[in-house]
Amino acid sequence: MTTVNRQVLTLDEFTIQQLRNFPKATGQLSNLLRDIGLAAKRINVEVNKAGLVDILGSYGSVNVQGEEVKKLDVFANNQMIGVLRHGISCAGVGSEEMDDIVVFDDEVSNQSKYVVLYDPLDGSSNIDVNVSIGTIFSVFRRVSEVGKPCTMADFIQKGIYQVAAGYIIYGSSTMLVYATRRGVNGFTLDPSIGEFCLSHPSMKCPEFGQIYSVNHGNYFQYEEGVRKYITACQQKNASNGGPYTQRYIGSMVSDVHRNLIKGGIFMYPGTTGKPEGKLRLMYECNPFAFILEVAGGRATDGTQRILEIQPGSLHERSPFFAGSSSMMDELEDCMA
Ligand code: P6P
Repeated sequence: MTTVNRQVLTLDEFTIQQLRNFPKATGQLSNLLRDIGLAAKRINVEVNKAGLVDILGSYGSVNVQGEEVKKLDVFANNQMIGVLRHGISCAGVGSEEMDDIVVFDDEVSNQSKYVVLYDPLDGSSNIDVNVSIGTIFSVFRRVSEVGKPCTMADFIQKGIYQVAAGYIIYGSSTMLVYATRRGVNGFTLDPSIGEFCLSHPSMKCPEFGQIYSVNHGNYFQYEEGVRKYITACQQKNASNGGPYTQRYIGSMVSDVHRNLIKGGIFMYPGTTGKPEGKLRLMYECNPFAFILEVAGGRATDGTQRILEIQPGSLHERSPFFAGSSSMMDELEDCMA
């Protein structure tokens, strides 16, 4: 007689347990996270067979079943919109894949109190070379009147107002990590039951780290303080235990996830050509800044907390420095 392991909570059980701690909560956030988990499972299936698409028919063509094969990031975007539109917790979405917000504007969705911003498949250029990629999401409580369609003002909010944020990493295993103000928790997909199971409770970003992540190819385009810090990372230094190890996968979800677990600093600085950097504030920088701060780390644009930045538009970019608090201190000393 096999004993059922009741120790491992599924994502649904965990979010409902959290809900029970707040009797006044409506359960909308639990439903929202379950919906995102469902989209993630569907995206995971396609990501895992991406290499096979050439056999089954390349993207943009018709596959052997006669279905049009969509680009994976378009597919991922459609999955996120699909589950959120048909759920009961989301009034509308903003996506890296779409120029404007999508207002769901139906009776039930207009009653929802949340909006979601996301990058459906970040690092999708890495798919062709089988490097881990991810989905990143950010949840805000709407500021517009519940009962009416959501508006752009619901999305253009400072990151400090996020209710939750998280990501899914499609790697050697598929993990969903999300943060609320109560903590950061990681769930690993168990394919045998098709459920995300709590595998990394109460994740904390180590205060000290030995890993720095940056694209060295842009070194001579970085400002002096950044170059000074990168050089310091390469030097033996009694106080920091250097030289550090350089790890850069070129997939933000993978690089930040590793540094969250092991300790480290991830940098995507501005350059002389692109002072605002490459990463998007609303659905790359803000979610990770929220997650890292709840986990005890820090995240800035080089001068201020990412979460304090007042956004101007949906797709604006920001320089991004984030990770272990001691390494962020070292960086700031160099940039001062
Ligand atoms: P670079 C992937 O395209 C991405 O948006 C992030 O996931 C990643 O951290 C960054 O760009 C890598 O950019 O310029 O170093 O190749």
